[in-house]
Amino acid sequence: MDRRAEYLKKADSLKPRLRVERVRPVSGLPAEAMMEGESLILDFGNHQVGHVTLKLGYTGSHPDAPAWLRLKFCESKKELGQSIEGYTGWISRGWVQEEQVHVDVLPREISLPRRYAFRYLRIEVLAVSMKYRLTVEDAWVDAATSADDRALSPFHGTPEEEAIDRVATRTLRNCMQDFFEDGPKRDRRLWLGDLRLQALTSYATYHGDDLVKRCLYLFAAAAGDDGQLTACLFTEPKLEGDDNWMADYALFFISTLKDYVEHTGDKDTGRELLPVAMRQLELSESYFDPDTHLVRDGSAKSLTRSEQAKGPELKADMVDQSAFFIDWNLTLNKQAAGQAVWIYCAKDALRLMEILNETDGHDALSAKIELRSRAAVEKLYDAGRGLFVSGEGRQVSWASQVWFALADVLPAEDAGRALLNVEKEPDAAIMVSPYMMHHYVDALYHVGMGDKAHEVMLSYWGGMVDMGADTFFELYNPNNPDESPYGSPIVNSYCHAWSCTPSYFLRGTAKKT
Ligand code: RAM
Repeated sequence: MDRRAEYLKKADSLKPRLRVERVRPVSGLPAEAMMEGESLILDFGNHQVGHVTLKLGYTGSHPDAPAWLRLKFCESKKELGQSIEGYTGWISRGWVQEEQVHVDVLPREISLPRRYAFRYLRIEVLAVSMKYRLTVEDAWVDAATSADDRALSPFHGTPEEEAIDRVATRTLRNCMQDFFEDGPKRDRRLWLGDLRLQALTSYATYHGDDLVKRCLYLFAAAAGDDGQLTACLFTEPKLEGDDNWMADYALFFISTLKDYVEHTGDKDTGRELLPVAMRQLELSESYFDPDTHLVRDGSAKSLTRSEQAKGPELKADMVDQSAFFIDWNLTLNKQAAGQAVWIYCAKDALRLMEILNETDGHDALSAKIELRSRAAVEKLYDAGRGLFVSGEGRQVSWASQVWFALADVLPAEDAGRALLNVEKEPDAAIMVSPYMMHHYVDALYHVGMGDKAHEVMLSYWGGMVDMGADTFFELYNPNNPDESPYGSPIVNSYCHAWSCTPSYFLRGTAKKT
């Protein structure tokens, strides 16, 4: 029976109320009256998500021509210096938060129709007449979130830890809107991989349990006719799954549901959504080679050299050729990490079934996990080097070691050794997103290397704090802060859901076993 309409009803009933706070700039006002070519920068003191109103006036004669303004909203200070001119990346320029407006009558209050994610606003006068100057008398943002600030308990740690926690919680908070957005600047969508990490962090911070539940139902409601979950979805103008599928993201529905039921004890939701979760495992069978019991290298394809050479013109369909996402490193071979993610999620399915007292299929799944774990150790683990390798080219990557550590296929000691051995491999495919770094830190905790996990977290996320971050970025490579898989950092998001997890680690709910 098709339950999608019922799932949507449930999701709708859990739609949160947005909490709105009026915030005014901490600097930039009052300002001098401006002539053509002049500009001013308003600083709203912290990262904000909301609708902006400007109260404009004039000095001099009655305006005899419109004021023509360019408004630029920036999440980070460095965006103020970046220009859209010459941008050729594959993500739409439409995401750049820049407007031009004509104001025909002054004085006037103008409320902008779009919602912005920003801290800084530059107002540039493109034209006024010679008879008057423009004044900005007031400005505010009606900043919105569905997070309940009162639910956030104070966190006490070292000044460095407190700074990281402050930025991490702000990141999560500002992504908590009608649903868990991936980034309030871009893409403003609900992504399954991001949701899993947001939910974990929310359990340790804002306790937005109903928002997690709503998002689980949204995914279930947006499934394809065959039950396949999309990697992300749109809720406006009406719910629709994106035509974008990722094997790992679909499987993470299982883990997200398991975590939710474990955290809240809400077994009714667990029972209702269990078939949706188990369907993802059935569908994932197509990724496996039935002879080797491994994820087929072809379904975990990394880009060819000529594809890589396309660089900025890289098209989304090339990226989509890989069934697994894993990380934004476009040269990553994803066979090994894909295999490990499958084992990780299948184990979560077993745990979920146990919590719900579901025995049907439990033993068969358990046997399959065993078989595929053994195949991984036999064929993908290079015991001599103490490392997992991936694909035909036997690529060594950080991601493979991390995911096999999380999947628990080797004794913790050996998995930990693989995490150390990869450091000595200069050609190992690197991790490029905070999303992948989260899993690295999680893996270190998991194998009992808590001190190192903590150090990595302080240095990586602390690096963004040192750069002046108010919220954590979608992408951060300490060796190349301007890196972007999209062709230019101008479309990067500087408040991104999957980067919020230090609070999950710091506030002590991480699996530190
Ligand atoms: C980016 C999005 C999203 C992420 C995907 C895979 O496009 O920002 O957060 O989950 O990548």
